[in-house]
Amino acid sequence: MRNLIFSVVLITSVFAQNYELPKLNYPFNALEPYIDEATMRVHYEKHHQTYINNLNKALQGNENANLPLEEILKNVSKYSDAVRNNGGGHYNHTLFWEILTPQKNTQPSAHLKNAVEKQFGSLDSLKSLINQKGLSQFGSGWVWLIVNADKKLEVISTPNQDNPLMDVVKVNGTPILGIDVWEHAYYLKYQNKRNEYLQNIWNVINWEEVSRKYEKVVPKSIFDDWVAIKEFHKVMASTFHPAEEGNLEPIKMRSQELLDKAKNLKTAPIPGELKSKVNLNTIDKLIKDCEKVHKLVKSKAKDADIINALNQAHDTFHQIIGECRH
Ligand code: MN3
Repeated sequence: MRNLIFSVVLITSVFAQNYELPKLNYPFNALEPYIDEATMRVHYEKHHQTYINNLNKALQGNENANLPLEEILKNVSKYSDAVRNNGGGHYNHTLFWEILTPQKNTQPSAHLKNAVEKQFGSLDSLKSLINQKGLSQFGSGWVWLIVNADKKLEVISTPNQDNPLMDVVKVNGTPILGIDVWEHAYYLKYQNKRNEYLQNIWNVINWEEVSRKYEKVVPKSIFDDWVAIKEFHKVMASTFHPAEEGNLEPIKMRSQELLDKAKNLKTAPIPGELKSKVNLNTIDKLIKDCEKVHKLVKSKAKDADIINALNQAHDTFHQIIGECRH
């Protein structure tokens, strides 16, 4: 009997997931003067640790205790309030430490910056929108920059330790930046001046990490950096698709241009990270394919022959795109 009890205890403790404080990548005083050492120390060692202790307690004996935390949060309505509050508390603070840095002047990646400018006009207007939302969150909570279901950026706030992953909040998405607006995050230094805390926190936001999180959800397309393939693609798309539908006018008008854009792939620079992936023989093949299309057009060949040749060029183009993705 004793052995049996012992093994049951052993098995549950082997299988029960035990959350622990994640490592902090900078000392407590590293974010001075914007976030003070005392606040960092209490926030991390006491507040965050308490969420973790209570989360471990709240999940004890739960059959889903070993699911990844994100999965638990996505279905948090099926769990106790203790899991909601402390699971959120652990997740939110882990993300918060990651998106802060003592490094000065980190910048969003070109990919994130484009999306920000497209949707909010500028990085500054995004910041003031976030500050505005953070200020108007009544009581304790968080303000978030998320990627929503349409892969668009969106600014939302949530009360308490709720977050955008949870099935209990209005707008869901993947958080890529979160700012703690609980008083415990700023009171020692800023007292009631949440506004000043929000203004200052931008000095220690880690835009490189925010960009990494963004690009995990919205991967960069090869078209973003490789201008020559973007230009080739434009001509290919507006000649090939009409041809598929029986309209050969566009290719007959633009076969020279298609060939020029193909040749340009060879002479224009290929961005660094793609250089090793793209097989130059495939580009040579694409040039030959486009030469053939152009010759057929010039010699007024039969439509069927032009379509066949254009099909071949289109296949070769996709081979190049495929190489880029591997
Ligand atoms: Mn906090």
